[in-house]
Amino acid sequence: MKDLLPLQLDLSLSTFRGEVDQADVIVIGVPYYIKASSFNPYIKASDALRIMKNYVEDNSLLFQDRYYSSIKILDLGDVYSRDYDAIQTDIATIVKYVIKRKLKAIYIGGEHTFTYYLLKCYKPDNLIFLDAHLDMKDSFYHDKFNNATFLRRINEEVDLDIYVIGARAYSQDEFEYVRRNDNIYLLDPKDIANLDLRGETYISLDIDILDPTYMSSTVYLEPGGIDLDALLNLLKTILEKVDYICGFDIMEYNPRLDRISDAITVLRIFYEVSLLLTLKRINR
Ligand SMILES: [Mn+2]
Repeated sequence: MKDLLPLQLDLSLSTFRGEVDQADVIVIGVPYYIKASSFNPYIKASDALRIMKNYVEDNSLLFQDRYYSSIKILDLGDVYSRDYDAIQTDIATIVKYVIKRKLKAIYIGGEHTFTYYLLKCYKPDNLIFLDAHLDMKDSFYHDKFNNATFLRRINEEVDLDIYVIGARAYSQDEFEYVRRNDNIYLLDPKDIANLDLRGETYISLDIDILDPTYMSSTVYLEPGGIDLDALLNLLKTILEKVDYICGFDIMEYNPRLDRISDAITVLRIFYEVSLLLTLKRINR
C-alpha cells in the first residue's frame, strides 16, 4: 500500500533521490507574504507548483534535445518558520548550509521582500534584477520594508552592483534614486549582449517581468512586458555572460490568482533555469 501511494510532493521530475552534493540543482521554497491581505494565497506557491508539476511536459523549450527529467533536482522543501520574526534567522541558516557546500540553489517565493534576506546572506558582487518594477521606493504606504522598497534597503546595506532588466513601472523618486547611484544600471534586454560580469552574481526574477497576457497570477500587474520565449532566451544569454551564479530566485507567483494554470509557466521557467544552471556547471 505504501508503494502504491508514494508521497511525491517535490519539484523534481527525475527519480534522483541522492545526497545534496550529487544534485545538479537544489530547490528551496520561501513561500511567505508580509501582509495578511486578501491576496494571501490559501496554498503556498511552492506547494501549488509541486502539485502542478505533474502537468508539465518533459521537453526543454530552449534546447531541443534536453529533457527536464534528466536534471538531478533535489527539493529540500520550504523554509519553515514558527512565526514571522523567525523567518530571517531560518533563511540565514539554510543559506549558510547552501553556501558552505557550494550548492546551486533556486529559491521559490513568496513575496519578493524575502529576496532581501537571501541577499543579506549571499552578499553577491552583482545582482541581476529582472522585474517590471524597481522595488526601490524609500517607503510604501508609510512602510520602509516591503516588496516595493526592499531593493533600496539592500543597496543601503550591501556593497554590490545592481543590473535591473525589464523595469517599466516606477516613481520619479525611484528613477532619480537610480540616477544618483552609479552602482545601479537600468538595462534593456538588448543591452545584455555587452554584459560581462566577474565575481559572484545573484539573479532575482520577479515573474511580473512577463506581460500580464502570459502571467496574471501576481499582485501588481504591469502591461508592456515580454513573453515566455523572450524571457527564457534572455535568461540563457545572461547565464552565458555571467561568470559565477551564486544563487537564483523566482518570486511573486501567487496561486490564489491563478485561474488559467500560470503554474505551468512558472514551472517551465524553473526547469529551464535548472537546466541552464546544470549545463553551466558541466561546462565549467
Ligand atoms: Mn519585485
